Amino acid sequence: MKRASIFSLVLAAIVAVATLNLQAQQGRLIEIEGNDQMKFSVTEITAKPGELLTVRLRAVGKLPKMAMAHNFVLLAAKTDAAAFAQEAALAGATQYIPAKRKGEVLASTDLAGAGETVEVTFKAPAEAGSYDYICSFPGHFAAGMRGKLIVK
Ligand SMILES: [Cu+2]
Repeated sequence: MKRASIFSLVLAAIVAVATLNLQAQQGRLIEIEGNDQMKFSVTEITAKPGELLTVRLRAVGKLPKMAMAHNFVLLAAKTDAAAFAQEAALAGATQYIPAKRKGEVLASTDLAGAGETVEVTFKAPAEAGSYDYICSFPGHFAAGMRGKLIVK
């Protein structure tokens, strides 16, 4: 075998291992789009207790980020999502995550404006149940930008 082809085989093996490593670190990838109509393209995610997940949120649309941005905020069980969203609307300085309610956030992304992608890797809760996730940008929860993570 030529030296060059051995080299490319070794390189391919390294890339394969690196890719596997990345997958192991990210867990299962869930891709969601958020649009100008203030909707998530995925409104139900099912996971095993403790499963490692990466939620990748891509904002699609045309409006400027100041007027239209999205995030993914997974709330702890028994959190009043509507009350959370109401307070979040006033928390522009902290990416619409109210500081005093941080304890109720299981996972969250940064804000994504049109064309941007954000992601977060987290473990699904160990306890079976239904967990709300919302976009906490002002008005979006009320417009229906929400979903459920079902752990079973
Ligand atoms: Cu949104």
